[in-house]
Amino acid sequence: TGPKGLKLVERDERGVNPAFRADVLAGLSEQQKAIPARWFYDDAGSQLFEDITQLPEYYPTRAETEILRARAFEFAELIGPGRAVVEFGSGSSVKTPLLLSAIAPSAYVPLDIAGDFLRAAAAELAAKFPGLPVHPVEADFMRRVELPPEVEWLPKLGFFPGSTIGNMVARTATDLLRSMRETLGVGALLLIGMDLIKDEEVLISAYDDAAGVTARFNRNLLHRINRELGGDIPVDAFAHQARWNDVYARIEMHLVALRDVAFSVSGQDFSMNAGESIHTENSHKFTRRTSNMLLAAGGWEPRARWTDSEERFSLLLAEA
Ligand code: AVI
Repeated sequence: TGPKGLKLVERDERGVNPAFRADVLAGLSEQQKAIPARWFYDDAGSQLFEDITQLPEYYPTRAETEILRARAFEFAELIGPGRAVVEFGSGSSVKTPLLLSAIAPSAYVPLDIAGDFLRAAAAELAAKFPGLPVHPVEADFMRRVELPPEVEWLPKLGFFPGSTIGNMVARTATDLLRSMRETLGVGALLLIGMDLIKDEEVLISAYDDAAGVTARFNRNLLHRINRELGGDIPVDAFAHQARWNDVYARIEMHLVALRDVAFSVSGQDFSMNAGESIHTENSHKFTRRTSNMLLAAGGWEPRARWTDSEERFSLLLAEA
């Protein structure tokens, strides 16, 4: 699955995901064509994202893992034992165990919309931490989620690593933070990853790597549209592009038409002139102040903040 529950899995009677079709048709009809980033994560896209996290240019995963390793004692002190850790997304093989080992929780509750992946990740975690109750919940965490009764009376720690919050525009990010607060309740803590603003060249190469993996990840969306929505988009006519948008402090990924193109998707016709693009992702970058501001707007008081040794990435602890 994709990172942090971004995958949607429903299908209609013809095997088409109606939400995918609706998003693609609406997005391709806009003046600036745009498709929400969550549709990147089919099986091929999820694998390509895993490959991205290993790239020399893609620092966020390594930087966040470094913080989780280096600050275990501080997490233990500030968070304390006995909390139910509620992870928004199914949990990564590396980061989640680092957190769980650091703080000695009394339960682990992964939330994800993709049930199969959720159960697999939960089983893997349970095997690594015998004796830790694991209660996976299949749910869309963009809304308030009913937690299992077993953890009702435990204090909660929400965990949302990876700077996935950065893939949302401010309004959606704020809505999500508010939903998390409703899900976790009074007295909850939240440990959340947010990537930092840095030199433009460093950011651009993290999203436009020399080996072309991110380009493949981006173009995979077009292959997916062709396959799942009966499209005939000429994929080779599109180039991957990473742009820095300084107004919103974000990296944007686009697919730029290299020539005039005409294609159809689900029986609907579209055309683009050479140079026009489909906007496929936002990845917002933060400063200490803007991350605090976003947390506060979402109903969370920032309590502590850590960065990696090169100050590329931040992990913040906030209180409901
Ligand atoms: C999942 N998300 C936090 C990644 C990011 O960095 O915004 C997705 C990604 N897109 C291109 N490379 C990685």
